Amino acid sequence: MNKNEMRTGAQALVESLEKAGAEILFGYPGGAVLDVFNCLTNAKVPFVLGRHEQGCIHMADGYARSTGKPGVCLVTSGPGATNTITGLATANIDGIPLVLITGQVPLGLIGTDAFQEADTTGITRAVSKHNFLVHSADEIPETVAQAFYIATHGKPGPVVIDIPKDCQQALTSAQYPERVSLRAYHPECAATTTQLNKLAKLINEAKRPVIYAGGGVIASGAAKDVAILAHKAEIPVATTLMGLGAFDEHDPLSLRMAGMHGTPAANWAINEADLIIALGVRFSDRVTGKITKYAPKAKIVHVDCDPASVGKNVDVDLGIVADIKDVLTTVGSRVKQATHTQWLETIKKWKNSHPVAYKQMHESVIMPQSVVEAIDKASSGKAVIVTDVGQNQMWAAQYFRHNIPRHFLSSGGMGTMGFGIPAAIGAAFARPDHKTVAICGDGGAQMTFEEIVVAVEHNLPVTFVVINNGCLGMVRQWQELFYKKNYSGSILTLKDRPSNENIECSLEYDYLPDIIKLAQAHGAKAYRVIDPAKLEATIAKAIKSLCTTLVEVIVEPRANVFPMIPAGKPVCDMVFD
Ligand SMILES: Cc1ncc(C[n+]2csc(CCOP(=O)(O)OP(=O)(O)O)c2C)c(N)n1
Ligand SMILES: [Mg+2]
Repeated sequence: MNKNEMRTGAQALVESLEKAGAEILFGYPGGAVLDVFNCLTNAKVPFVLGRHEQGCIHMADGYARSTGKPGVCLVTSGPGATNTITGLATANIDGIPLVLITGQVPLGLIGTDAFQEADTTGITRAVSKHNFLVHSADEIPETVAQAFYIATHGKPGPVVIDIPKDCQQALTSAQYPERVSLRAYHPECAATTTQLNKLAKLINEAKRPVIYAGGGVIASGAAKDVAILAHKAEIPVATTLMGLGAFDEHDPLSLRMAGMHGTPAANWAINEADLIIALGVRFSDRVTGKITKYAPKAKIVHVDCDPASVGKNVDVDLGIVADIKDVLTTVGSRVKQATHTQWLETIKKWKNSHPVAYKQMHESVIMPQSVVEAIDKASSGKAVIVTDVGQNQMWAAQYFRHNIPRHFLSSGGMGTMGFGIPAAIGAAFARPDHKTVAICGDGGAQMTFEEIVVAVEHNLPVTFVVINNGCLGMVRQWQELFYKKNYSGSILTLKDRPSNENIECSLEYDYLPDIIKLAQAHGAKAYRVIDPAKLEATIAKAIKSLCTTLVEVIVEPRANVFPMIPAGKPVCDMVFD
């Protein structure tokens, strides 16, 4: 061992992160990672201090979703690590590559209920793709290389590296490996010639085909290939929530989003199709509805790089475990140029008879859907849209015409409220070339509002739009439709409370908290819009702004997300208002 090459495990970690290609670190310090923080001041990779570990990991996630590169997060042991669990689960179910480094108590104290000790590998096992507990400083460079490899190969996902404090302090000469070799993990996969021929034959014979594209298309970088196949064989394209941006929604072949709040055209097309070409989807229950009645007339082809996903939720006629881009580029020449005039005519009729639309409920009250339309208009459809969860998320999916991969970032599988604000900050760090707009509800915004200071601190021109309906809108909607209007625990304003007169507070209006004052206290420019006539101009002003802005839009609280296929019901039970 050459003495000159010795450095601490913490230094080796930072050096390894740089070698692995980390461009930015999001995190929060504490006793068990102070040795690593001690090295960050001289590191090439910049560090961003969040305000809560959940915020930090969602920032890393937003960075990863908007670039396709792994996001990196660094937190301390115990509560630092446990605060990241929601973020890990969010990334895990959506297949987002992350590397989370957690400090751990020294090796000798593990299992003694030491201060800030948590069984991080145990706790994170179910919500990460893989996790490591490091046992010596010598393991650090190789472990970092393996973590980045696992996070990004096969179906992407979050990987945790738990590093005891003494391993950070010990000296090591171990070097970052030139190649990663993992004996037990070989996710490389490819379609066989027989599979490709079968796929081409099914496409060539189909009369009513539908391409059904999910987040896997975006992860595989296959959006262009989907468009080429769709145009060559004239196949309409529906997407999942995670697949928004994988196909240009301005394209006449676009059916837009399928599923519970998808377009009637997308859901009816899937219902009537004779072939579903499912690319990088999980067939989530939010999309299939009643699984036994899903796509009843169709043969289903399922292409995904994750062998565990193919055939998991629906029986498929042809399952192909392979990279989607590879499959589409090789199958392309075997697919014949085709037209499906009658099928497209039918779809056009559905689109015309049942467009995604809303009614103005009161002339002086802003409809929440119009907020999303204003964002689309002001950004010419080019903004990176990051959503929170709830009605705001569904309106963001429905009323923005998605057209660019990695420009719609949303917690799909986990439906994590509190995701929007920090993920937008992560995306804004990653994509300074594009405007980032976060679309949040008043409930979700309050879950991670504290992170707005990070945007201000780094002068990020993010626009946070809070659609304020004074309630946990999606919960209120379900209570209205399925629980006899028993609005239990879902009202956030003072206005609609029976005991309103008993509440003493200093607010000038009914909405609690005053989001404008809150945003200003965090250093952001803030605008409140109540008048429908001022909506577009205010949104445009905020989106043009070069500093961190927040627009709070007071909207019609009774607005619901339609169309809707009630949970577990078939497509024919779709309700429109
Ligand atoms: C962390 C978390 N807790 C609870 C829920 C359940 N949930 C889903 S939507 C929703 C309401 C969201 O309210 P708000 O943020 O105001 O958005 P809106 O639906 O009003 O647009 C709730 C509570 C969730 N998805 N995530
Ligand atoms: Mg709300």
